[in-house]
Amino acid sequence: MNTDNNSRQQAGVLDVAIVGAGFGGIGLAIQLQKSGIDNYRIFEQAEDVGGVWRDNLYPGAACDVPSHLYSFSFEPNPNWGRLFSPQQEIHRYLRHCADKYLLRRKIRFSSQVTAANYCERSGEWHIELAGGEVQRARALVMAIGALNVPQYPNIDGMDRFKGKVMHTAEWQTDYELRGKRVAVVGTGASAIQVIPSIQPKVAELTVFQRTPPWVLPKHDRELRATEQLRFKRWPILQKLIRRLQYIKMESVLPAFIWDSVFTRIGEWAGRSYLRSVVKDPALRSKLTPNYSMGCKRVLLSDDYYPALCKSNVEVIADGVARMDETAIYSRDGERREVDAVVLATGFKVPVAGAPMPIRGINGRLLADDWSVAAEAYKGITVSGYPNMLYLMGPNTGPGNTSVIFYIESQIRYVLQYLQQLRKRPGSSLDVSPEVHRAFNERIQKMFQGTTWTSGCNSWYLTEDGRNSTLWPGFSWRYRLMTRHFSLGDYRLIQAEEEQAVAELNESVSVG
Ligand code: N01
Repeated sequence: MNTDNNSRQQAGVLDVAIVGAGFGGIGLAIQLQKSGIDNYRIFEQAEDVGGVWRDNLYPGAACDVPSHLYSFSFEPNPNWGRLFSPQQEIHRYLRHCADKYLLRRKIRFSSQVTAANYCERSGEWHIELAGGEVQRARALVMAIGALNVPQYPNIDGMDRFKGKVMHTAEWQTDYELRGKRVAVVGTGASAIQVIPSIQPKVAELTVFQRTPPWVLPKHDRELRATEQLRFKRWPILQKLIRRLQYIKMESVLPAFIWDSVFTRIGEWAGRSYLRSVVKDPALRSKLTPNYSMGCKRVLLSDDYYPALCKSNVEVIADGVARMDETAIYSRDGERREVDAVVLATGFKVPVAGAPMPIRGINGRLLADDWSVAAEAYKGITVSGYPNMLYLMGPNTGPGNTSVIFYIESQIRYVLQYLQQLRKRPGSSLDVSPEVHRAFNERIQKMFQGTTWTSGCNSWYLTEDGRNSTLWPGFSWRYRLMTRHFSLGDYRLIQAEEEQAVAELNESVSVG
């Protein structure tokens, strides 16, 4: 570490401030430590690590990516209990990572970041915490995840409802659903997990579907003790399985992304699966999607369709009309008395930006820059916001594979960025506006002709139909693209204080 970095550290300025202790923040912290960058902190608003895997406590919450692939490549877990891990196991895994790499001493829990402002004078980020404290840092890494702001639907009369209303992302574990009459609004990835989990215990379950999802079997199962033992003995075996899972998931992309013969084959598989489980033609017709497979997230489940066939379940296929004090209405005017309403209505994504104001050069506000759609360079840096880096930023969501693969690609890039920064004390790196613009134009062109823009309504798209959420291609392309950090893509900005010192030194030496 050079003298400038030392003096900053003594002045309480962090090299890196990370916001969020989920997969992104934990993964980056481990790699920072491995590369000798110790002057960092993670600011976490909750009291524990885990991000979405700490927060999404709804019954049945689980991952739809196989466990071996949905974990860090550098921290394999031979003890995964299922092929697809439930929420508790993934949360446990992240806590294990935090403990093993002694990260907790670096995490400030219960520390909500309320704002972040780039100071042109010092070239630092001033990070405001709830309670008024301001932390200074040279680089700011937003590892807040993409799915952190629950989307509450605007249902007429919901505020008057006297029963329980719960969003899947804000589940109240102390509320007992047993024996209750429950309505679930939504049939996305969260809904198809919560519905089969609560169906056996509730008295009546009414599912308000707006758009039927494409569902394929998950083929989930327990991993046997003998398999776990084999993974422990021969870690190479687990690596091999991870590789095979990656190849398998990557190979389905052509079916999901480009409307092609592969899409038709996928749709045929989806319809066959539906036919094999749902024998009632009326229910089957309600559950049959009328849009291209892949346009919305393709869901994997072994128990969703079977649950919908049970006698205590009714599927309403045209969404919710309104609510009153004790009931929920379908669009045909039928009234159903319910005790609880579960909102499985997803998250605010494409224009969410960050849940706090972030101000860059000249006080520009990220929420304004992203008011139509979020944009970043390689999903990581944003022009006008020097030394701010995003993990899981715009256009880096996977449509078909593990988000951890993308996070690890971004971490490599961020490490190279930070190394360049350390070589240039007193300077900031700001991705040039032309590079930023050209990249995003190229990305949007790549979306043309994909199933995501084929006409369905999904959270991937902004109101004007722009996709600012997903990566439009194979994940290995993203890995290749983020492999090397090119300084030429960035403007070097010298902090005003440094400039003044340099000018003073110059005038002294001339004098
Ligand atoms: O949310 P969603 P989610 N009235 O947006 C419906 C990740 N995830 O929480 O399709 C009535 O997918 C909406 O209807 P429609 C994963 O990335 C991962 O389920 O818009 N209905 C839809 O059916 C996923 O993509 C895992 O017509 C309304 C549903 O609510 C993302 O989280 C597990 C409505 C919302 O579905 C979000 O999934 C779970 C309204 N006003 C989640 N508003 C893994 O396994 C919305 N809907 C890794």
